Amino acid sequence: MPTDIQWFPGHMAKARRLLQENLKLVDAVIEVVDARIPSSSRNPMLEKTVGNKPLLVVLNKSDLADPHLTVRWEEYFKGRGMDALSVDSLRGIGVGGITARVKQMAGNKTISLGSSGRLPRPPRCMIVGIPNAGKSFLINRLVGKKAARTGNKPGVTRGQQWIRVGGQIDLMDTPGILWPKFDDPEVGFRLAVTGAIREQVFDLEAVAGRLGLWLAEVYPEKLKARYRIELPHHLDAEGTLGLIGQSRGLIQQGGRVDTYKAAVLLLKEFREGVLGRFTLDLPPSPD
Ligand SMILES: Nc1nc2c(ncn2[C@@H]2O[C@H](COP(=O)(O)OP(=O)(O)O)[C@@H](O)[C@H]2O)c(=O)[nH]1
Ligand SMILES: [Mg+2]
Repeated sequence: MPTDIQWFPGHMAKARRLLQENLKLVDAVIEVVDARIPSSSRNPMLEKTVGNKPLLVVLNKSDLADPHLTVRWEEYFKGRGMDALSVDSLRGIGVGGITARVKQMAGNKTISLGSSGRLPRPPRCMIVGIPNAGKSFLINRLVGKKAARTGNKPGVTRGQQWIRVGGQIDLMDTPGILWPKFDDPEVGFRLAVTGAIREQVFDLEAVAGRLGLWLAEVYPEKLKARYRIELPHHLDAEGTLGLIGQSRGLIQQGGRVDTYKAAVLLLKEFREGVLGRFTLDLPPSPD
């Protein structure tokens, strides 16, 4: 379910402060993004705040994204000095690769035993991301049932717990929640369509209509096949919802097509992946 978090400047300042505090405790950061919108689902200041610490971008929900574009996004992030990996946290696919990546990025870590030398220790990392990116599902997949809570460590924020994952890395047990981008309406549309923004704060019919038009333009065959419709040359948002509603028999009293019901249906089916696998953000072309 989309979260109820409302971001106000005070909350954002606090989230940023917590991130800065937690960054001091970790050797690497795992940023969870939605593979359908790898750019729109990033927090605008994360990369800068993380600075020189190794950053692994996990493209989650890859089961719903266009696989070719997911590969291109992985390459894009790698080309910018990050590591990247695509996963499906719902089914646990790809999640097993994360510990090795973190170990590789963080390098060998040791604890000083004073005059008795040094002891190896697992690298420490934390998961961050915007609401609904899939942080909790990913943590559950990583940790599974064999979670070993290693307890508080010196220098750790009060109440902070670490979970040893696969005997390899120590993961902060609570993810860092950060705000999404606000200012760009196109980003807002993509966040709404993928379920990152709760439905009370956007016009469902407008968002679904825009989605229908986007599908009609970019993936007309998928739209036609799913709803058994023909697409006319000149189509607007309401017209698209009208065609879907008519085809599915979503008719109001009086015989008019119920475009609201059509909007709910289209959004639901898009999010469940039954229309196909789609990526709304295109990776910037390398130049
Ligand atoms: N299809 C799909 N859905 C996912 C995946 N990971 C998470 N979800 C769904 O996304 C929603 C948000 O996940 P959650 O872990 O609660 O997000 P959080 O707010 O970042 O902790 C849930 O409804 C999950 O079912 C994934 O890899 N694939
Ligand atoms: Mg969560």
